[in-house]
Amino acid sequence: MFDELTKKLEYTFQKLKGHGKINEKNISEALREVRRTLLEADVNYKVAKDFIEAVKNKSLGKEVLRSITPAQQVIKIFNEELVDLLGGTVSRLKDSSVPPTKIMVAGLQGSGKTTFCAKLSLFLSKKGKKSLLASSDIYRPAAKNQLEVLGNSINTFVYPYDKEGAVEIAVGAVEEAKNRGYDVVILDTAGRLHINSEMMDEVVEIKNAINPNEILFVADGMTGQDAVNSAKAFLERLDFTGIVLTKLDGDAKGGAALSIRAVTGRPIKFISIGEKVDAIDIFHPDRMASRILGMGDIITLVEKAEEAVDREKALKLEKKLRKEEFTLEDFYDQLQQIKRMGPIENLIEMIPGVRGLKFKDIRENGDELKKTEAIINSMTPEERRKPKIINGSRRLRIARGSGTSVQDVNRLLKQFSQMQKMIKGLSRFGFGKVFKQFGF
Ligand SMILES: Nc1nc2c(ncn2[C@@H]2O[C@H](COP(=O)(O)OP(=O)(O)O)[C@@H](O)[C@H]2O)c(=O)[nH]1
Ligand SMILES: [Mg+2]
Repeated sequence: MFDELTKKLEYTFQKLKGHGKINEKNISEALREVRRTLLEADVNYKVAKDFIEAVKNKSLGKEVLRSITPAQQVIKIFNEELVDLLGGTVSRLKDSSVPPTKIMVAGLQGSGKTTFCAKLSLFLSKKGKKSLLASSDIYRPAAKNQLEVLGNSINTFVYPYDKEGAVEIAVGAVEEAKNRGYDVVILDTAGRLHINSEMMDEVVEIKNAINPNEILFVADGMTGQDAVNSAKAFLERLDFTGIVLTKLDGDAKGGAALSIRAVTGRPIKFISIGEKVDAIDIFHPDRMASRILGMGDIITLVEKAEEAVDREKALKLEKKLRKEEFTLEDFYDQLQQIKRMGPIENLIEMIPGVRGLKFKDIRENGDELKKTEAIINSMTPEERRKPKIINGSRRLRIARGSGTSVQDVNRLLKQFSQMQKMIKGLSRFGFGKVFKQFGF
């Protein structure tokens, strides 16, 4: 996510930290560079200008320049302003006092609306809320089918319709949700490739007919300022209440994410980070800011880990880590748990200090895991505990014993040492904090 932007910001701030003495000139220079970086990331021109202005005014304060760590202070101010720009605090979905809560989803075609509707439904069901899905996209038969397929995959009821108009479907779905005791009704709407008045008239009509608690505008995070411009057009007509940014898993530059809140004044509520139905996260301005600044997103990582990792095993692992007894057996165990957490690259970039580590080797298929298992099985208990002692002749013996090659053994040992690095990354952050998240 936003790799290019992060890389450049890291570079600029690294340079600033490298100056022996910091003065107004260095700071101004650095911020000019940051401004250029923001524009390259397709951040709205005015947003970038105002943002840099704010950071500059605060950074040039006497306290900052006089402090022992002025560069760090500038980064801190930058971070604070960034959190602010992204909305400050988490903005949760509004609930209706009388169920069902009505959530309407709108945006351009292809922005990820239908996928998001299913994601939101799954997300809510994990929170114990039952939702009904409905699609008022009557123009493309495939659209209805798509929602049905998605709904089936997550065991969510999709409101059936045949020939009604978009508004009737919306009203009917709300009625059905009410009668059947659903907590939430999620209404997917038809998009168009470009803003057009017919589409706008229709969504406005639906809005007036069902009076939604939330209208979420879905913006394709890959499209930068285009997304911001269509957001403006939708805001004028539809006055939406929140934003969903999708496709942040791709090589989105960051422009939409950084400008859309400032330009529309509406909070980003969710982000979508993949095609699968569980690739959805609540938007946390502070976490996003630290990701952009390359500080990793340890809390999201921990939450993901919490979902996948067996608590008891985590507790045991923690003890081992504390005593530095992490062995290849544990490593094997971890590989399997990590596989359950989802694409490893997504997780790796959340860990402070280990961004850029390539874990392609680990994210392997079952065969690779079987090989790993065979190799570990061919080691003596001592070797498993102290992989450092595995020299050339031991490697050969292990390879023969496991029916693999010395290269395979080498690769495994390398993966293991990368894993240890990753764990060090975690421990720098403080295990206490991390493991508290596991509920200990
Ligand atoms: N990589 C990625 N693809 C997404 C994401 N959200 C949606 N998509 C894909 O984008 C395409 C359009 O999504 P869809 O939900 O049909 O958009 P709609 O026309 O607005 O309803 C589909 O191929 C989705 O699988 C996301 O967060 N990441
Ligand atoms: Mg759709």
